[in-house]
Amino acid sequence: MTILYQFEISPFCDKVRRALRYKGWDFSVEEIPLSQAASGRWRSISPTGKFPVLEHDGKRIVDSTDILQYLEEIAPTPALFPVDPAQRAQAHVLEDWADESLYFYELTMRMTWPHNALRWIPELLAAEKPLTRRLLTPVLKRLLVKIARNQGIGRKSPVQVEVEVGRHLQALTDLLGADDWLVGDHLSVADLSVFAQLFCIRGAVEGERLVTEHYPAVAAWMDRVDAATRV
Ligand SMILES: N[C@@H](CCC(=O)N[C@@H](CS)C(=O)NCC(=O)O)C(=O)O
Repeated sequence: MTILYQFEISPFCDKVRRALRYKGWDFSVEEIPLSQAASGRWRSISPTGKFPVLEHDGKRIVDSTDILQYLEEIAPTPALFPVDPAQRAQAHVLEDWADESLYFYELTMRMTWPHNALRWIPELLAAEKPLTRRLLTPVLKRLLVKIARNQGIGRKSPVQVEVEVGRHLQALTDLLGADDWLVGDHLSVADLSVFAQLFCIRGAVEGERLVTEHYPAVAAWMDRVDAATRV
């Protein structure tokens, strides 16, 4: 039995769900109320208070990167990690770039720019009881702004953030060239990781506009990843 403990709208949880689907793995999902992630039962499931966590055959794996490596070990086909060492290294670097850099663009654009936050904060609190949701909304708004500011991207103007995201999208366009996938000739952990963050960046009005109006090759590649990993 496999259970994915998750927040539905987290890019890291999306990355894992798509990896599971790509490998044809049967799993169920347990949604964590954000307010309880760092306490009680959930704390024993994720000692860091972060999700996703995958439970499989009595083992619990925390962190999307470790989860994908675990999945590859027990279900090697279809492969998510290139065999060639240089390609494997490229996939690793792209995964880390997506998880550690792109993530803060999605967090800033989707969760702290007021018109986007209006849509997404309620989604983030969808598993909460109504009163908790009401009380938590302003607290969470402030917390997310603080996280984005502390990281640094949250201190930049929206115009500057859009310029930087545009640069990332151009780099992906150039990296793809005429290829179907970011690394090698199969979908890999690099495609899943970058896709998951960009999908969330597109949850921001400005991100969606940037991708669809200016980076058609990225949009077409995202359609390809989506088709290979959706239910
Ligand atoms: N490196 C982790 C990052 C996971 C992560 O940051 N998850 C966020 C949701 S997007 C989380 O659990 N936040 C709750 C918290 O920090 O308390 C991974 O790849 O799984």
